[in-house]
Amino acid sequence: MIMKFPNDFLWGAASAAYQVEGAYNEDGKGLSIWDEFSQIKGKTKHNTNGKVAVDFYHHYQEDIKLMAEMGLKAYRFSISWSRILPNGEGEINQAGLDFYERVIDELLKNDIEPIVTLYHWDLPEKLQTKYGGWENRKLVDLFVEYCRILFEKFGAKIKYWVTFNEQNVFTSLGYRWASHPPNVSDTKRMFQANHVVNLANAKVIQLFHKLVPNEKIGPSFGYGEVYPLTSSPADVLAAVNANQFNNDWWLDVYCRGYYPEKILRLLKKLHLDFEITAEDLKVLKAGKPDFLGINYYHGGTVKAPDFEKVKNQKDFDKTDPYLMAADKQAASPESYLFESVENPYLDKTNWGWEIDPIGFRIALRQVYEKYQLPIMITENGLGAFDKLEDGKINDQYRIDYLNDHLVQVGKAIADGVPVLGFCAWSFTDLLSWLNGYDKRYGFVYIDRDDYSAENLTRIKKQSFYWYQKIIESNGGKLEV
Ligand code: GCO
Repeated sequence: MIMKFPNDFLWGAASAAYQVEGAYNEDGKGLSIWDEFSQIKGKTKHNTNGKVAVDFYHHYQEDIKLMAEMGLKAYRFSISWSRILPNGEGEINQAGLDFYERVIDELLKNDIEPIVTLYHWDLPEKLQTKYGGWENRKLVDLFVEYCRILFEKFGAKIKYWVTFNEQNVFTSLGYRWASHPPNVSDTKRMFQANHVVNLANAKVIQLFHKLVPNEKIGPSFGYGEVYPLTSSPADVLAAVNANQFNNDWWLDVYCRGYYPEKILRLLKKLHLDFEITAEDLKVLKAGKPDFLGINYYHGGTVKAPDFEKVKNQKDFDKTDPYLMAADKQAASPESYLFESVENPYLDKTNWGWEIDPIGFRIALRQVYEKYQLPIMITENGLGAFDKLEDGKINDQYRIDYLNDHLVQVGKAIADGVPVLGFCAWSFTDLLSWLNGYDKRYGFVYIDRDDYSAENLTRIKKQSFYWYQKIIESNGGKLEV
């Protein structure tokens, strides 16, 4: 069978500023929260940081040349806020704007559609120290002002804009699990920061529609479909709950302008609620995206929570057995909704992530049926330990992984889901936020390790040539 992809399908690849650029303090760039966080011993593997990364800042012409050789139709990258505004606000750093203009022009010259992410986690450090970062509503207007500069400067050149990358990931890892900056573990603060980001997302979309009415904007969400472990109705209900907690909690806000009521009620019972004003609700309703960016890696599997384990049952709400006692200590809304388990049917990557291509088709169907927006696949790919042997990288495992996922994208398109493009994560190898250079995703190998960035030679992997053929045949070379 030959997969049928739309003629204008955007065969792309993606990256993020902190993970590729390096030049962390060059040409007037201010520090970001990641530049600071990566200095804390033990926070990243071998204490790796983005000071040099893969030095895209100085190698962008070479890298874009490789993209052109591959035939790439789109390249998704992020702009580093602190390169544009070193303090996050105030004076503009012209050299920063110039850099991105050179990158954008180089891509356009090679017929590669630039897809720009406005925020891929590298908040200017000054906004963290001065205002307390995303917990402060002041950040909404500051983000809007930063984006205004970019819309005015690049609005005529860029067709697709991404607001926030994986808001679900950076708010939980940053504010709940202290494994990203700002290094906080407080569930209540996570919900507060998340609400502020929602407001920023909606406000910036509103501004975009005013300033750049003919182009498209949307968030990139890290989506994973959650399955029930069995067909027992209690397990199925747990999966419904988990999908609402893990996915709709964000997607409903982006696309419909309100939070799922059930989760709001649960947060209130657990004293994890946050202030939502009438004005907030107006803002959220007025900032609807034009498309949804979906980053897909894997989903999850759940069963009904074991209520015996949940303490303080005296306030048990009989009208809804899944809303349990207000346990001030627990602060774990999940434990009232579902219990995560392993999926017995799925294999895992070297890095312990489930491999689930069919889940991709399910995800695309579910998201489209619910929200009726075109979907841009803003990330999908395999993190692996690649080996350079005799000057070559034989990454057949990556080819297999991408092939299987793309087949499911093709099937979802045949099912009727409008998919605009597919950005493989990633084009070159890049710095894994927490795992250094052991975890590689690229079509192009970068010769460096966690300790030394001397070499930085670019070497095409076997997957490079494979993706080149897929693009050339518009998906017709996929093995079904
Ligand atoms: C890593 C991660 C990232 C993410 C990406 C999310 O290893 O650091 O997998 O590369 O996929 O930044 O948008």
